[in-house]
Amino acid sequence: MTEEKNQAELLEEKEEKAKEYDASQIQVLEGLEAVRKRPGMYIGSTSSQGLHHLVWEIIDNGIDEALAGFATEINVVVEKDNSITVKDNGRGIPVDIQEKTGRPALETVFTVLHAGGKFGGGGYKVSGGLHGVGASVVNALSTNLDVKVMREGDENVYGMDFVLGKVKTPMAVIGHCQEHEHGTIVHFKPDEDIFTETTVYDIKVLTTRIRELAFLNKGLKITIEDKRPDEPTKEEFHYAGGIRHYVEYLNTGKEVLFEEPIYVEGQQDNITVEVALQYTDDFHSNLLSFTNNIHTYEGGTHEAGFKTALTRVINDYGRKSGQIKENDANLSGEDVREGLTAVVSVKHPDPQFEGQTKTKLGNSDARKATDKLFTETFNKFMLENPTVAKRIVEKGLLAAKARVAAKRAREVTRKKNGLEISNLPGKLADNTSKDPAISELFIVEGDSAGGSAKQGRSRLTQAILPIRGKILNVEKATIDRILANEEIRSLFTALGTGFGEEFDVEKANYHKLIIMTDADVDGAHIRTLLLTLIYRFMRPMIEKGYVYIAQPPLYQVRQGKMIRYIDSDEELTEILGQLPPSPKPVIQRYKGLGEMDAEQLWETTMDPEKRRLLRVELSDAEEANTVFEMLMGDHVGPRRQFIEENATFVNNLDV
Ligand code: TSJ
Repeated sequence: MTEEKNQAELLEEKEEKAKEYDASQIQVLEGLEAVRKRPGMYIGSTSSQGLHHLVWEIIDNGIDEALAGFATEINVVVEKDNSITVKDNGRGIPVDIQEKTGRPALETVFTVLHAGGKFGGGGYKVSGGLHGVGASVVNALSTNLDVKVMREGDENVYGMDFVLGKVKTPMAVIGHCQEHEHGTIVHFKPDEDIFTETTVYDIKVLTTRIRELAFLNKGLKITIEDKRPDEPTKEEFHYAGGIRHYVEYLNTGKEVLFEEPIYVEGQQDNITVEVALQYTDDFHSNLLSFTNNIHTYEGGTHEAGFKTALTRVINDYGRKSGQIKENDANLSGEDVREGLTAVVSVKHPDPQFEGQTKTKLGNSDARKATDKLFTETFNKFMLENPTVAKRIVEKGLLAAKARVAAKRAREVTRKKNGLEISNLPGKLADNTSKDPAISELFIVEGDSAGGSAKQGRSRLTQAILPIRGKILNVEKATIDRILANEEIRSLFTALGTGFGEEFDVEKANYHKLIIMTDADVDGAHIRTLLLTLIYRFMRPMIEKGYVYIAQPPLYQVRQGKMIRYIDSDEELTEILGQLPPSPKPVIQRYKGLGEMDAEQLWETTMDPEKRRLLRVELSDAEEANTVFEMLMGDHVGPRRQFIEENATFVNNLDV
């Protein structure tokens, strides 16, 4: 009797399982379809950025394995066909059959949305908190994906592959390895039908982020190899000191107040906090914060906790040392951050991201943890290193003095010939519309190009502000000098936003600020100076997406009545190859904007119907800022080479 019932029960269970399996398969297919239908919902966009996002999704899994203490190395390869291979030396994705689905865990990871890290229990997933949608999304957006797994104590190599996210070959033993070998290898090729803009990986974008990931995860070795060039390249990033090295890297070429960055590491309430900092002789601060390896551009609680603690500890020390006198006011946060380069990195089990771009940490426990842990160590550091401590306070005192002086200077300047809209700079050719939404301000290098631009423009929507030569390097100037600079004053006056604490992006007279410089080294240099100015003093303009770079062509090719404008040497070769041999094409190389007449400038660079503008993103401007010292240093040779290699630090195409 009991026997029979058991039989019946077993049968029922089996049927139940089959139903569950069918249901889960339907879910899988629906899930994949949803991803392919609205890829943007899962990876942000299908632009170049989305394309690179696929790599981050896959790498994140390897980083999780490293953070869990099982992987020490991740290797990334860009293959000749722009497919990607990522490998780690972790435990290998589990291959056992799961109770619930009756399928190998490995299959589930690549076919079920959000399946990553949900099995096995233990350790939390800390990387990719923002976008961690996982391997199945990458799979769904790849024409083909294959994975190989080696598990410790198992001499089998397991493999399976997928086409457009669906299983092509179920998991099978595909080879053998040594018993002690372990790890995961994923290879995928992004689908051209999804990434219609481009499927070409940018090695610079990959390298920059991989370097950053290596800084943020100390001890983890990450390599990046590009097999596409005739001579493949390979770089290795491995920083035992983690963000200490990051700070040193950010300060490359700068004069520092003390050699070794100050470093804090600790844990509280399951939150790991790391801070590294160093002071330079700069007037600005460079503070980067991260949560679970994600750059929190908008800051948040961890950053706030750090800032509060920094200000408090320095003031406390300054009072005790007698440097800040009894009747003096405390140093402000800005004062103590002058010249500061710092990286704050927290790892949080349940990060809440807020803000316009979801890059602002909201968890209040992160504020507490960062404040407390940083205060303890930094206090101790100040007491044990009185020479350095005094220097830090001294720097803050100088900043406070300059702040008071600048305020006075600003008040005087405003009264004299003020930063007021009523008093527009003489060189500005304003547009006639007063609607900021359709108004564009072109900042044009050189008076001659400025003249052509004024003639060629659409008067209703386009304003022209010519600037001459190199503008002031705001990294190396005090606020009062910056405010006294005519080019900079003109720009702020035209823009109408006010300056400094009064800056209000809502008052901007133009919703497009377009930098138009020559397509050469000097042009790139001027663009960098402008970007740095904007990054430092008009940052909300970038955050709003108001800042653009114009792209003048390099060549004009004429053949009979046909005229074409061309942007690169490669394109030129290609076009020349396609043209019929006669009549002989006439090629003009533009050395600068000044060589184009008004009509040509309009047609190639300003006409909203034809031009291609690049929108500047915060990360681009930030990069311009961090590499600044290299550009401004005394060694002209490397600088020139650097600018040439990095003449475009913008990768987001926009019209
Ligand atoms: F290498 C890689 F980055 F391409 C990559 C690595 C890609 C993907 C999709 C996954 C991985 C990966 C996953 N590396 N290591 C793991 N580990 C696990 O999935 C794993 C292994 C064992 C256990 C366990 O509890 O025993 C749990 C997990 C999550």
